[in-house]
Amino acid sequence: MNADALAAALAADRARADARLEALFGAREAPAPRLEAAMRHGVLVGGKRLRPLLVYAAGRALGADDAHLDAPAVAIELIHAYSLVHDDLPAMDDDDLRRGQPTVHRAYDEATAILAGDALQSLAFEVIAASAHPRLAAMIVTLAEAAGRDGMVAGQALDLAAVGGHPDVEALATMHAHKTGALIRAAVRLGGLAAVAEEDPRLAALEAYARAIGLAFQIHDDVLDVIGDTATLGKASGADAARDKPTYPSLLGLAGARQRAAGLVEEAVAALAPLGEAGQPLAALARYMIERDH
Ligand code: GRG
Repeated sequence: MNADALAAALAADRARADARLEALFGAREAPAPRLEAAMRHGVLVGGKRLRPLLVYAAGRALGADDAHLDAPAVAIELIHAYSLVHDDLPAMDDDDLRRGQPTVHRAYDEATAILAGDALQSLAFEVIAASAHPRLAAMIVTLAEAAGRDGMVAGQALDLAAVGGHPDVEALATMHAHKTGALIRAAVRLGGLAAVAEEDPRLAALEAYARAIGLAFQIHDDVLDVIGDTATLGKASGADAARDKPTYPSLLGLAGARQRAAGLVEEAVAALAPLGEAGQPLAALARYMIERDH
């Protein structure tokens, strides 16, 4: 897939995900309008929609219908949005800006941001549970495990515990495999489950792919943070270093971190071999993840 075709395909899927997310906040009489507005802010103000893009690409690679991919795409983005709203809170990262705009607790207030995150998480499970897919139970378990104590929340806890400490590269990888990797793996698996049964060996190929891009994504994010790209607006440049959090560039050097990310993308692409031609869009997405400038 050439760069123009990829850009067009990504834009179309992003628009598809945006429309489905927007529809959740359309014509309805919300019992708590301020909560609703805060939720909307947390989801709809900016965001690259990487996780929905992965759901669509992974699902199609195994032959899923687009109609079966919308619910998992939306659900995973809602979990992601909730995590960012909570991550920005004073008790966590205490950020004023996200995606170049005031964070939810800044635009509203702290209690409303906590509640908005809570309600975004429930909404994710409502959306996926209402989708009536034959492998719905496996999808819900995938989402719950990735979000909770064995996944993202565990990663956040490890991250908080690491502040001021000196974890090595392995400990850093474990933390990220949970904090950001778990949702990325879940996005890819949800797409796969929309297409094939749990025993299908192609799901294992997708899992290997997702593991590698999850880490590559995080390393690239650390690299962007260091080079202070304009698109990291929304968090202070070098914010992790400023809080004495270890990063890949601080442990491997900038060139070493870039090299590690590129090696992981190669690993991810190699893992797609069993999918043949159908894996090409996923391969392109893997490359995009470490070429993106935000
Ligand atoms: C509070 C339970 C809880 C979890 C928070 C994922 C997470 C755990 C926090 C995110 C904090 C952070 C900056 C992590 C680094 C990974 C990263 C760049 C996340 C942002 O994901 P993108 O780039 O964001 O996909 P957009 O804005 O494009 O949606």
